[in-house]
This record gives sequence, structure tokens and C-alpha cells, in this order.
Amino acid sequence: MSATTTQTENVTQLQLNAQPIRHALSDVVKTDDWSDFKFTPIRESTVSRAMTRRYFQDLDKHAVSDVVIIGAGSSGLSAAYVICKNRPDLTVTCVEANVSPGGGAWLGGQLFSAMIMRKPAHLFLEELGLPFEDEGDYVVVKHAALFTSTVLSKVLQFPNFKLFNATAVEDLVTRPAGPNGEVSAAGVVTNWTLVTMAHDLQSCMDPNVIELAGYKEDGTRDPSKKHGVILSTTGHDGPFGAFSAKRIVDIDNTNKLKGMKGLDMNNAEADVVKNSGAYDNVGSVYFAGMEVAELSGCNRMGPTFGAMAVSGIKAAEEILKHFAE
Ligand code: AHZ
Repeated sequence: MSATTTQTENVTQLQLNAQPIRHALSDVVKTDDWSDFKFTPIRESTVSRAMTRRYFQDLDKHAVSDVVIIGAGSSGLSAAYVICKNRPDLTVTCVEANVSPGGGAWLGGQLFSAMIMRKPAHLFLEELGLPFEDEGDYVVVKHAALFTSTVLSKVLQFPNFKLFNATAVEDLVTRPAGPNGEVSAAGVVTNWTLVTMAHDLQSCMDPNVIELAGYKEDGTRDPSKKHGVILSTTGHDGPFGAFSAKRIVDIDNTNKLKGMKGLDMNNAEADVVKNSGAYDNVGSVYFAGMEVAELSGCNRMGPTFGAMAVSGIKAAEEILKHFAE
């Protein structure tokens, strides 16, 4: 052991002696060496039941939802925050294909930690109570994971919000909506992501559905109720990305997928925000985030995240107006 190490250990020891450690378990752990430490007893089946009962209760409650958000990236989570905060009475369900929610917002860009947001997106950070460095025209969150974990922790605490992760939306439920072949989305078709990814390998494994609220038993809209909506935020093209944008141009033959264009931060961010919101030709579907760029042909913006938060907020506002009217 080197002299320096010994010295450091001595200093640490001295500090510990001078200031006894206090932590959450201090009143529970009565011994110095933890040798008689125990957890309260539990049966393995109790753990299984505690998880599965709640999951199935959630599946039951959210089988009919007012808002289904596809994708829990920065745009989807920002939208979820605004909707849940303003309308605790709505059942809001988020379906995320990945095990870990957050999409591309765990890093600022490539493998770099800092997350850049151009003003006025900093107002959303203030709303979330997130610290940032003010650089004049833009602000910097010290780690993208701080933004993502903060918005995630707030959204997950809303009682009306449920995240089903490791679950993919693999189709839309649709209903005829007019005499000329018009279609309205009435729900989402879901499956465990691993099943969705391996359909070619299975003989048969049918999916599940989450239906939008506001329909009668016969599948027609109930005029006495506000019908539910889907907000798709599945990001730009990739293994799962742009899911609903691709699906919707199959359904709506008046539109074509324009495809995300090259990187242009200045134009891309405002364009994505302006094009976020309701999709005109298929009722009940809204878009936010980079999926908007795939649908509308906007540029990409790369590692600046203001547009993701603000497009989520814009789509959320449109959805809130729908439920308020
Ligand atoms: O796993 C996906 C991710 O978490 C999820 N998702 C995609 N398809 C899905 C499906 N069912 C369920 N069929 C699905 N979930 O959607 C989430 C999308 O998050 P994201 O961070 O990729 O999208 P965003 O639009 O919120 O943020 C994009 C940020 C940007 S901009 C940019 C560029 O300009 O290059 N690149 C990124 C990542």
C-alpha cells in the first residue's frame, strides 16, 4: 500500500469518526457491522402476484384509453407531461417498444452527455424544475439523462398515466369514417416487442389491442362521448422508427411519406414544431417529434432537443383542445 493511499484512508477514517453517517436506514440498522441485518419475510409467489395483479389491472383499465401515445422518447414524454398535468381525468397510455423508455434522449448527440435546447424551449425545463446553463440563445442541461429521467419521473407519477414498455404497436385499429372510404383510427394493435420482431419465426401469436374511448359496442362512435386519440411519436426511420407515418400512408392513399431531409438545425426545429399535431386525412391521429419529419419531409436537426419538447407540447395542446371542445 502506498503512503498516499494510507494517508487518504486515514483522512476518511477521521472524517467518519468526527461525523457519524446518517442515512435512511440509520434508525433500522442498530449494529455497527450489519451482521444481523434482515429484510421483512416474503414468499416468492407474493412477489409474482404483486407484480402481475397490478399489470393485469392496468391492462384492464387502459384497454380503453382516451389518449394512446406511441413511443416514450423526448417528444412523447413531453406531450404526456402536458396532457396528464392538465387533464388528470383522462386515461393516458404510452406504449414503448424498447425496455428502456427515453428513445434517443439519453445522450446529447453521438456519445456526448450535454443536451442542447434552443430558446424558448428552456421554459419547459423551468417548468420541470431542471437546472441548465444559460448560453444566451441556447441552454445546456449537463446530461441528457437528467432531462429524460426528470420528465420520465414526473410523467410516471401521474395516476392517470401508464407506460407499457417492451411492448410494440404493430398496427392501428381503424373504422370507416365516411361514405368515400374515409378512415378513423380507433385504437392500436400491440404485442410484446420480441414477438413483433420475430413474427416470421412464430407459427401464430396474435396481438392484443388498446381501444380508444368513445365508441359503442357496435364499433360506431358514441356521440355522447369525446372520442379518444392516438399521438404517434416513434421518431425517425430506424428499426422501429416512423411506424405510424409508414402505416398511415398505406391507409391514406392521398398522401405519401415524404421522408426526413438532411440536417439543417435552423429550419428543422421550427418546421417540425409547425407540422406537429393532428393528421388531417385519418381521424384521431396526431404526430409529434421526428416522425413529423418523416411524414412531412422536414429536415433533421440532430443534437438539439428543443423541437422535440415543443412539438410534444404543441400536439398535446391540440389534443387538450379536442377534449375541451
Ligand atoms: O423505441 C422507440 C423510441 O423509444 C419508440 N417506438 C418506435 N416505434 C414504436 C412502436 N411501438 C412502440 N411501433 C415505438 N414504440 O418510439 C420512441 C421514439 O423516440 P425518439 O427519441 O427516437 O423520437 P423523438 O421524435 O421523440 O426524438 C427524436 C430525437 C432525434 S432528432 C434526431 C436527428 O435529427 O437526427 N435524432 C433523434 C434521435
